[in-house]
Amino acid sequence: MARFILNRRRFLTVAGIGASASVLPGCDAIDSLVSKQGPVRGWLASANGLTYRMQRALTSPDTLAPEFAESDIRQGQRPNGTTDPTGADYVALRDGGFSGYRLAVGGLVERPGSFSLAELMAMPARTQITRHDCVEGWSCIAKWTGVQLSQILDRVGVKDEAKFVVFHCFDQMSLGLSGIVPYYESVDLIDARHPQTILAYGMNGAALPVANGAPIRVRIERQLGYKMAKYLKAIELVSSLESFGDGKGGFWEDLGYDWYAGI
Ligand SMILES: Nc1nc2c(c(=O)[nH]1)N[C@H]1C(S)=C(S)[C@@H](COP(=O)(O)O)O[C@H]1N2
Ligand SMILES: [Mo]
Repeated sequence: MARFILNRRRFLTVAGIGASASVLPGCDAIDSLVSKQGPVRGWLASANGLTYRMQRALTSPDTLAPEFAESDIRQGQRPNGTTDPTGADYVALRDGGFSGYRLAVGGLVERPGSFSLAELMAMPARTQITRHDCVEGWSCIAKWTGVQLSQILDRVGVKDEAKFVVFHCFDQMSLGLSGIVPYYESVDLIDARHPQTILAYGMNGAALPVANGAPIRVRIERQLGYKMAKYLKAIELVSSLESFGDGKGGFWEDLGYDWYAGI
């Protein structure tokens, strides 16, 4: 883990001096996971593939992440990454109190559709006090309220060919000279259907703040913070992650982070 954190620091140092992503392949600390091999076989043979297979073999699909008491909440959830998306589509929704928001759910589903915030809030809610661990080395305990993603998946009907859930976000990330790309993330259907995987609209007893992903962000409690996409725009069921971004399953994964960030 220490090496992993060091890798990211090294990347940030590179990015911080204004270099473009074109220098990244020269950074051997991260390119072992970025190399172009057969996507699935290469990945499963990797150290990250091993972590994934071990965790899947050793823990039940429904093993819960630890939950805490109200008294364990000692500070607000520290906002990280994007904290105020500037895209015109997002700004218009935010300025309207998210009354015009709809979460689109599509891809390999029987009944593609979309859900307003009111519709999501009318579904049975789950509240959980959990610890958020960021790969940068900090943690926060917070209370999250939302609807289980499994309920949404059951509403739309997941097709047999679907293997992953992709989360598309409103915010755009800058990659220096290589341009601007939207934040995205993905998980397998085991984590998508995990009881603590919720589409959260509430945090610490209030509406989810913009800084933490309003109106909806996903909580995936058995993985690291970067998996928990904020500012959700759409959810897509897919059989392969190859066609999104650089094909590694997420914005940070495309830059070398592990796709399976189990903790
Ligand atoms: N859309 C989007 N989701 C995101 C990020 C981001 O920049 N954009 N950052 C990730 C990272 S690295 C972390 S640690 C958490 C931070 O969540 P918080 O702001 O509620 O603490 O969101 C994750 N999800
Ligand atoms: Mo993070």
